[in-house]
Formats: sequence, C-alpha cells, structure tokens
Amino acid sequence: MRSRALWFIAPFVWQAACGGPDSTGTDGASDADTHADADVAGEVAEDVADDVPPDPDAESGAVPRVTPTTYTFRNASPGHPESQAFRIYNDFDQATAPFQVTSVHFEAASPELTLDPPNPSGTVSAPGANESEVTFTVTYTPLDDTPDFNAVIVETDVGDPIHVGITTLSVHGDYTLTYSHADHMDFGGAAGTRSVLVTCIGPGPIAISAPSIEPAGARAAFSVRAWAPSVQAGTPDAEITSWPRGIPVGRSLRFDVAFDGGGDADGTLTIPIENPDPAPLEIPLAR
Ligand SMILES: [Ca+2]
Repeated sequence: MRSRALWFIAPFVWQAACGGPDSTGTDGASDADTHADADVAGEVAEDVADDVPPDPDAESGAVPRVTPTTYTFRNASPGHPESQAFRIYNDFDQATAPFQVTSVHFEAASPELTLDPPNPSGTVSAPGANESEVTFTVTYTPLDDTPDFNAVIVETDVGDPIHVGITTLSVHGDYTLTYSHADHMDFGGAAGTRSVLVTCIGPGPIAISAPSIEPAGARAAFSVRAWAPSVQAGTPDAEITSWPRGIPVGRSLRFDVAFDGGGDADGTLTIPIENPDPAPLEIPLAR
C-alpha cells in the first residue's frame, strides 16, 4: 500500500525532454590528423573539417543519416499513444550524391508500434540540391505493462542498414491529490462545488478511466465533471468526456463534484486509476 500525500501542492510542470541529439557519428573521431589536410584544397585548412570524421559510405557520395538516432517513448500509456517523427537525410558536410530509401521497417513486428506511412521510401537529394528528404512517424500504443525494445531499420541503396533504437518506459507513475477545501468533500449541508486535482508525479504516466458517483442512490444529489486544466494562459480548461485518459508526468486532471444541497445518501467519488494499480481511487462525499 503506497501512501499518498493528500496536501501535496504540485508547483512544477515537468515534461520529459524527448528525442536524442542529432549525432553525426563517433566512429573514427580521433583520427582528425590523418584526413584533415588531405581533404582540404588550398592553403587554408578549416578547423571545422577536424570535427567531421570520414564515413565509409562517403565513397559512394551519399551519406544517409536518420534523426533522431534513437528514441525513448516516455509518455505513452494504455489508451494514450505517443508519436515521434523521424527524418532521413543526407549528411550536410560529407554527402555529394543522392540516395534511395528502399525500405523502412521495425526490427521485430509489433502491434504496439506502427509506421506512418506504412512503407516509407523515396529519394533523398544531395545537400544543396532540391533538399528532398524522407520522413516517417512512429506511434507507440502500449497494450500492456511490458516495456518494448525494438528498432527501426532504414535500408538504402548505399551502405549498411541504419539501426534506430526504440525503447519505451513502462514505468508508471504515482499521483498526489490536492483539494479545493480543507475539509475535502464534506459539504456541510450546503450546495456547492468542490474540486480535487489528481497530479501525476511520475516517474511514468498514469491512466484514468471514467469517474463515477457511487452508489447510484447518491447520484440524485452529487454529480462529477472532469477537466484538463489549461497549461497556457488565455486557454480555457478542457472538459474530459472520453476515457481512458493518460496523464503525463507533471500534468493533472481536475474533478469537480457538485452537490445540490439535498438528497438522502452520502456517496463516494470513484476514479479508476488504470496503473500502477487497477484499484480505484475512492473519495468520500458527505452531504
Ligand atoms: Ca508492451
């Protein structure tokens, strides 16, 4: 049984910084002295040449690259897919000729990973030419709590296939509750609306299913609506009516419980948290 800090105020919005740096490769990085002078015509050797190692594929004139070079999906949860765009391009410093993308596919087929378009292909121009590139998007739709390790394999008409590692975090998050009132959902006989904010504090996302008032007899006096608080000034809160809903780390959902001042039964606000535990969050409602 994990403890929940009932009066935790979440002062932060933390978004995982996604995507790896655009690497131009580290192979042969220490041999700058052996190639810099030979590659630079004329009397001025540019320092920048020392930073770009020669690439075996450069013999063909085309130097295929993919960015990002790897990717970790951090904010997907069941019912909440996450997508990432990738770009296949020609190395700006080394390439002198176009190449063809002949095939893009996953190392291992998986129902949790999809490509858009399904079969990316086409011509990537040489730098400075028409700058045509091939792009594709990978969407991760978790179907279970098991993390996934895969790769996108990009095949071209030059060199070896490029391996783009895909990993996923299936670590689900914990959450905190922040109430609008010190006595939580004890309405003290007065009609009104009280709120509770469910904030995901990580390390991974949480997923929430439709909230309800239980038992049915309490629905005469109590009702609940759910909102995604605005994270941008001037933008209204968005009411949530489709479930389940994933909550990334640092984000919240707010549940507004309205009491009409009448009725004859106390109740419970039930919020199913799909992970880390399937057990629902149950908040007592008192007239
Ligand atoms: Ca999985």
